[in-house]
Amino acid sequence: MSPSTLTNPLNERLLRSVGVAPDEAEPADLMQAVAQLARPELSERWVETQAAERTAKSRRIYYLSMEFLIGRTLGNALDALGLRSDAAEAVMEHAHRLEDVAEHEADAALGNGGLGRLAACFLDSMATLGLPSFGYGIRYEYGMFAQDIVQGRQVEHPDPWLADGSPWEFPRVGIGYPVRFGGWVEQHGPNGDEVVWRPGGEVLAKAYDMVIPGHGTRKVSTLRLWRATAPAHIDLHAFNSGDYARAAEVKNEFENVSWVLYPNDSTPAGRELRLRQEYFFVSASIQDIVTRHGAEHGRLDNLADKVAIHLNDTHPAIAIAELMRLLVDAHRMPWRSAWALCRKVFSYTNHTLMPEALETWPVALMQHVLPRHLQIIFRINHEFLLEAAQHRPGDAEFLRRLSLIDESGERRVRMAHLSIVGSHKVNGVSALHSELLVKTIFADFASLWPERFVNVTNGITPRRWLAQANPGLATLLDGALSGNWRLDLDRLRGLKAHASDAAFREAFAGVKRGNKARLATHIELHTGVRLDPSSLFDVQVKRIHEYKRQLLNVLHVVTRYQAILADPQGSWVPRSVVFAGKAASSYHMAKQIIRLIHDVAAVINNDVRVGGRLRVAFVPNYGVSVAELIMPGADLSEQISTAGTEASGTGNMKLALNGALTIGTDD
Ligand code: 26Q
Repeated sequence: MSPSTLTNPLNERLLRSVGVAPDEAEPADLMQAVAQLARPELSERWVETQAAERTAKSRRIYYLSMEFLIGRTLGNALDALGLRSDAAEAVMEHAHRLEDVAEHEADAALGNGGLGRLAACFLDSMATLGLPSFGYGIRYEYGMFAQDIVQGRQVEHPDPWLADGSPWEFPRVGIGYPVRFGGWVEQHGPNGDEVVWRPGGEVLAKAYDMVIPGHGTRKVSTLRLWRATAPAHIDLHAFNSGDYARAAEVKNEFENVSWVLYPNDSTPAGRELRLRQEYFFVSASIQDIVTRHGAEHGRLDNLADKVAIHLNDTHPAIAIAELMRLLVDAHRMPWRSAWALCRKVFSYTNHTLMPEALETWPVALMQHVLPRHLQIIFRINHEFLLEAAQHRPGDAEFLRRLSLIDESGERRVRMAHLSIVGSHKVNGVSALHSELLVKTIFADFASLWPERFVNVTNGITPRRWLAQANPGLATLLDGALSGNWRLDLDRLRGLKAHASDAAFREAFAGVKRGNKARLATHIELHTGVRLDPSSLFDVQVKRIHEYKRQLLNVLHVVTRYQAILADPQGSWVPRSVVFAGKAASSYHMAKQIIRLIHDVAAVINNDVRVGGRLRVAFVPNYGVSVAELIMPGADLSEQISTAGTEASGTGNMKLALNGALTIGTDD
């Protein structure tokens, strides 16, 4: 074998950057070195893309999200940069497979589930489409907890994903913004309309970028994550007084804002730290956006022509009040003009219909943390209710339902209402979900502004979920289809022509069989449960939630078990039922469901009478990387949520794309 074109560069990286002798390199060293081969190219493409967008004065998309569930970067970067085969050859010369090397990268698990992964898939798509775009979020020091199973119970471990550093981060040393909290508001001037916010505290938001490469293009997108640090002038204070321990403590009080991801999907935490997190990253992002706009255009009246800010659920909704504050208080723009701009700039995606999952904040808490923003929200509400009253004069109930403030008990700010009033478009994430939105929770708003509500069905990136996760199927498709399905998934329609082609079907079955064997190996290694790759792999993988009904699936397993015992000679198709998913740490019922799955598995897997016709496995620590292993190995995709409760689902799409048949409710 002739040496790969990357052999020398790889050895040079090992020697000169990673700090190991090339012939002593371990897989983890090779991972570092390969990442460092990709990094300069990412850097160049980033600089090039930024320069082009600046020169063109492009309109940009800013995707604000508390979560980005990125997973690993190495494989995706190598594919996007066209370096995969050379890199694979170069590490092979060190007697290692690229897949094994890649496993030494920690997942960037800066999200809970569907909403966070959607954000990551959108970044890949925006980069690939060459759309000028930024994702903005938080650089959590600790991501989604790691799940361990001990005696059938979930045990959570912290996820220090940055412990060894990340080879993909670009710290932007020059970019930082102060973010202020608390204090009080003063009103000056003859009409009291000169407002001064006297904050009680401040943190510094520092920018860390991840470059998101597009596929089939040199264009990249940027994921800019903010880290909270103490402003330089603060800890000096304590330091001067000689109390070093206290100074360190104070530093922690500032930095805890970006310390950890809330591991709660769908039920809002309602904690002050969560509100601080939301405002922290929103304020830094809005300052960054307005600063960039100012540098490029030198005026603000054209903001809506150049800036589109998208809210991934209501978590960043305070951005609406923050932009108003910046325009009105800092840039002295008249309220009416600022509000007109705001409504054109923002759009909002809703991800849930379940009322208990809608985010609200106590007015008292918001008064304490963000007094000026609360004042702005009250004024938005006042003017909105005047407008709404003209549609249905005298209907006080209507106004009570629409109000940004829920006054039924302790007064609370309804973040979804703020998001709708402050946006020009509101979307649901599937046809059914969008239809239900305007018929149920947002019916009153839809009667006011029917054209504001639209559907944008979710999607997934075929680069990660097919090309990278399932190389066997990818190769098969490359041989069978014309054009590049990686960039145009409609090309898969070409498969119809092969539907009754025996050789193609056999090849497909061979790929599936190989993927199932790979999955079975992983499951045996991590759980001790041995699955037969020739059995039917029946898969339900997603966060554990009552509405998703893993419980229904377990009951079916029990039913099947009893049916097999009752009819041992029946013609049973051997079946392996695979579960995976995390329970929110405070969600007792979800944790009980995990225990039940393990108890049922222990009974069935140890009953010799079943004779391999039914087995149950729970794959621990479900996340992006585990999903990349499970999706290609599934035969049957379980989508059995109570109808009308799963807004869209995206795991369903990953399983379908990898050739699993869906069994589902009418959801
Ligand atoms: C809110 C406040 C405080 C703490 C946590 C949260 C929080 C965090 C995450 C609330 C909700 C989430 C995540 C929701 C989510 O993932 N929803 C899913 O979004 C997917 C993408 O649109 C859909 O496909 C799924 O149907 C939907 O459940």
